[in-house]
Amino acid sequence: MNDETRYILQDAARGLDVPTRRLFLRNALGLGTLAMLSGCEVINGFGAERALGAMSDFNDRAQAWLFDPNKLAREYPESMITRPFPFNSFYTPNSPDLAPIIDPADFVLNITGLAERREDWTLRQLYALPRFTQITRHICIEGWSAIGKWTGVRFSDFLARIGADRRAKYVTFRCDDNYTTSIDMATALHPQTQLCFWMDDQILPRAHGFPMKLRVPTKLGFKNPKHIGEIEIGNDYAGGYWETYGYNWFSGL
Ligand SMILES: Nc1nc2c(c(=O)[nH]1)N[C@H]1C(S)=C(S)[C@@H](COP(=O)(O)O)O[C@H]1N2
Ligand SMILES: [Mo]
Repeated sequence: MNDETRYILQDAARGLDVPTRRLFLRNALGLGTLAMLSGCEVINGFGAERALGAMSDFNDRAQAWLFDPNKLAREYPESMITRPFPFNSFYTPNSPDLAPIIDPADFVLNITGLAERREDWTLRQLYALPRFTQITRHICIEGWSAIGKWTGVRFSDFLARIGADRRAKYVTFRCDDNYTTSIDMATALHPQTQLCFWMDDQILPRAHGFPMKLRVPTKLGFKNPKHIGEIEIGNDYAGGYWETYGYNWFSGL
């Protein structure tokens, strides 16, 4: 991203007064959106409310501890894919043209922290990794959801390739639009957690995270970082952009 693009993004974020304008939705929608992660399509259903009322009492650590690595997010048929897929970002909910412009030839992914092999990855190397496809529902805490098809490498396989320390607590993502988020290691190793380079059989579009995003169908949308430029393995809690404004860090099943 060049300086001009960065400036435009930062300016756009300032202009939106992001925390005050958007956070009022948090309490109203947080529990309902979490209900959808478990495959519950009726977000205001009594059962979901009751179950999640209990769940909301747990702190992040308890949620991470309760995480069931064998529980899978629901997958969907091709006929249910949402087209066009909605765009969202921390700098604006409706200007995909402000997404960072990344030159595929220059791009490298940095690996930092507790990994044996911390070499940079070029896109050519990343595209050569074994891949799989899954159709899952992306659920945004702001109250919308959409079904998408993503293709990429199983993240646990990628972590094995870089010799990541699987006993580390966190995987942190730093993105080329200055967004950050972090996830627990159990979720990083979950079989549906995927480092994606393709969406709906196309190269991941710029608005949706070119050159790569982490798809985490067991977590809410804001835990799915786009435009990833650095992956760090570590034990220091690193939070993330929305997390600093009070969104629940775990935000998942
Ligand atoms: N780098 C980056 N990743 C991000 C965001 C962002 O602003 N920047 N927004 C998050 C949120 S809140 C959502 S809902 C999804 C939106 O992804 P989409 O544009 O493909 O729908 O990306 C998530 N990952
Ligand atoms: Mo979101």
